[in-house]
Amino acid sequence: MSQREAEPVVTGAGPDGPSGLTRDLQSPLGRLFAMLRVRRLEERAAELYTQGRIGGFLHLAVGEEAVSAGVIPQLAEEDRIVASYREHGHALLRGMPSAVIFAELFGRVSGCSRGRGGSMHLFDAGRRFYGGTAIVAAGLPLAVGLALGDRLRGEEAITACFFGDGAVDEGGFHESANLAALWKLPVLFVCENNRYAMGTAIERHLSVTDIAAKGACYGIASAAVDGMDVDAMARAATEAVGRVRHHGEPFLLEARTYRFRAHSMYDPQRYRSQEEVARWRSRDPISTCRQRLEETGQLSAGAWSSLEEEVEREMQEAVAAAEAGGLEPVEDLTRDVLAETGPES
Ligand SMILES: Cc1ncc(C[n+]2csc(CCOP(=O)(O)OP(=O)(O)O)c2C)c(N)n1
Repeated sequence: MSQREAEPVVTGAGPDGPSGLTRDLQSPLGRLFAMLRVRRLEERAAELYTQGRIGGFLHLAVGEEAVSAGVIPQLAEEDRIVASYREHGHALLRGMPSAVIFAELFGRVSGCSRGRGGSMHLFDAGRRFYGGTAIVAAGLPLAVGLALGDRLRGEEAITACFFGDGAVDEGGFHESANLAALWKLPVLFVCENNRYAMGTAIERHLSVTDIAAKGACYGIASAAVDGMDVDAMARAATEAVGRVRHHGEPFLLEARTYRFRAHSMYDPQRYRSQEEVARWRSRDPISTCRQRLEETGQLSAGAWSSLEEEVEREMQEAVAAAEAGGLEPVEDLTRDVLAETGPES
């Protein structure tokens, strides 16, 4: 059975969903919906983790939703995505069902990686979503390789690669930028600059904190954008994706954003003040987007409640469907771990 066939099914809603609000992710309302889904999925995951129902690590992107919600809808179905370990939202917006994501977090066989990867290893080659990588900057060379493969096969696809500011310290960033530029590969590098690499502030780990400026070292066009504003993100991403597709060359987009919660679930956050967090929280991308839509008459109080209810229901159903799934049978323990060996070896 293929992974697609094994997916738990949740909600049979039409294109505009039960709330009747548009699901066109290119529209401002659709972007609000996308961010709300990501936020609620992650908040639910945090609760389940605290209850001991999810094991391993869990890195949440609460506060950073405008980045994935701004960029991913601008990609075509054939385009490829590589993300970091803070990738639940990217997987969800790429079309991975919330029930499949929860199943992976619960370690169930109906998870996208059969429950073997967990939070940091969401992966679905069928949807052209290549992780979920636990190693900082490991996704960048992978993205360059995918783009090189497309170029050699004459495919039109572009590859979007999401990574944190901490990845910019690593050799993988510089080697990938160099080769992508040298070989003119269609890679959209998206740096999710949330100002911290674990507990280290950007000023303490980068000699030059203007990440977009680093594109110039490699001859890569770049831009910095307010990563707390989903509409600004969508505009910048549309332009960046268009350039990569049209010129067949890389582009570096730096999204200036912030994570509201700890680096992972266990982090006393002694490296930043509560005032700083509160300042950024006042720019919550969901509240900002909602307010903008309300002020322009595109969202009523009732419509917002329906949207919240719809997303809440989706997450409830997803958790129930995921938890009802089985664990991988013990006989499968060595499957995909040990290679078949011939008599000569
Ligand atoms: C090569 C490597 N070095 C160190 C680590 C440990 N580590 C895990 S997360 C992290 C910080 C990365 O920060 P950033 O890239 O800014 O991403 P963010 O967590 O802010 O999303 C580090 C150093 C790792 N996973 N991989």
